[in-house]
Amino acid sequence: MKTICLTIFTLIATTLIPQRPACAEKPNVLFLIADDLNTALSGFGHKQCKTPNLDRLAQRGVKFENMHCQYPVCGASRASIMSGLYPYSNLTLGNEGTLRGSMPNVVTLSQTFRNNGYYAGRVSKIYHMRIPSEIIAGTAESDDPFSWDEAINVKALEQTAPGELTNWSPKDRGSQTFTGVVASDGDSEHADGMAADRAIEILDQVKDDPFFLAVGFVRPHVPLVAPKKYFDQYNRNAMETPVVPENDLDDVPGIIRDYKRNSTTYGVTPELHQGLLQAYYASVSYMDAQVGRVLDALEEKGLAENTIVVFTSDHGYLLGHHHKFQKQHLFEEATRVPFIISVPWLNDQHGRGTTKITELVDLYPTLAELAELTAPDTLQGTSLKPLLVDTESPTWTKEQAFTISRSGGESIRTANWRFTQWGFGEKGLELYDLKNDPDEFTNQAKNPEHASVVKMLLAQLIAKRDAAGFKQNRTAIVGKPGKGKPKK
Ligand SMILES: [Ca+2]
Repeated sequence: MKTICLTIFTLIATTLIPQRPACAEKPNVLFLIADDLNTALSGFGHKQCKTPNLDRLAQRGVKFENMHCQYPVCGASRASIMSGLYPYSNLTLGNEGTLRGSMPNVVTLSQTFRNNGYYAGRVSKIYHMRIPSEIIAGTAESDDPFSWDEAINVKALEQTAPGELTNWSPKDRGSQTFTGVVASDGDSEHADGMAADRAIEILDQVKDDPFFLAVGFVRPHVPLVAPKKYFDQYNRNAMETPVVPENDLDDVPGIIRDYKRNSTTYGVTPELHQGLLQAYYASVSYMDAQVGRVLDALEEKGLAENTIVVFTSDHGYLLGHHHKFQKQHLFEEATRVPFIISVPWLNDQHGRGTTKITELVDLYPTLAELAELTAPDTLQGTSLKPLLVDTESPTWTKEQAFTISRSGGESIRTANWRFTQWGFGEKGLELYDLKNDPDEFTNQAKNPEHASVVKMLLAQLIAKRDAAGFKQNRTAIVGKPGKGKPKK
């Protein structure tokens, strides 16, 4: 029966209106998510970082080149992905608390699959997990037990692993310090290799039943631990640091100007900066290799043809862009994430990319539709399926991606503009003309020539944030911790 189905499936998959054959088994889902990974993927046009396995996945799927997170910090972004709700609705507005704590009756993405007879499993970091302390302890304190039949934590040495330890910032910033290890042992001695090993074991155990397997990779979150062979792929002295005008931050609102700024917070010298980039890219390539091992296992076990594979990151990451580092910013490098979906039977657009505006909150309704499951009618995203069938689909009408951050920061990203306000509109505005200034160097918010654009985008931002739950939950949102003056 399986052979006949696969034959019919192959025939149908080559027609113009691809669909799964009625006799096919329920499709599986393999959800892969990296941590603090920006779009430094060779397949997304990055000139130095090498990600051959993710590039291979992109060739077997569709690449979303304008995908934005809803909150550029681990806990809030992941809660948004798993709930299918904007942070203003699920009230997980940072790394504090849990999704279930805010919404006791939420039906999460994997829970919807569970409720429909699927096995749902988690390996390593899916909901918020403090890195490296929870990897060292082997815990997942913010996990949601309702989401899984089985949850596996990995336990690794992180920065105390054997090898050459370096710190690329002279300042100690606790868990966010730019520490890394050129590790002297192998892939499976570290967190992401362990996660791949456990994921491959689970695939073997559950291959005969429909599954939703979520696998979290913790690199390239610091500490940047990777076996030496991945560091050896990059010549430290050839690493290209971002080119940023000296005065770039002069026109940024004061409330956010010095936040995570190199000169005030990190003290990364040009030489350390190159070392940091080498370590970040080495960690990305190490993570990429573990993705490759899981994808290979999927093929070897005969599961590839009936498994939807998703790869993304929880948010982007600044690596010296705008003279700043890390996350919680509302610049492009922090909001934009790599995103690939491979749906074997929707193969007409495989290898293509789409620049349509999309949001991570769109993932939940997408997977529900692809698996033909009924999702909660409260979901706030839109199924991406039209873009999997046609990357230029005229039926895709989303015009703004909405991202919030601390200090009352709210940003919309449209095809041509980024518009951001701080302090819920009381602490300054930013406007970037992405067609002429894609690096967001010149804040045009006070330029009289763009007054009508500011007015238009402000109206769009207010409408978008109210639809996202701000109006309804205003008191709870404004009173949440992390909304005060940002720490430097
Ligand atoms: Ca600027």
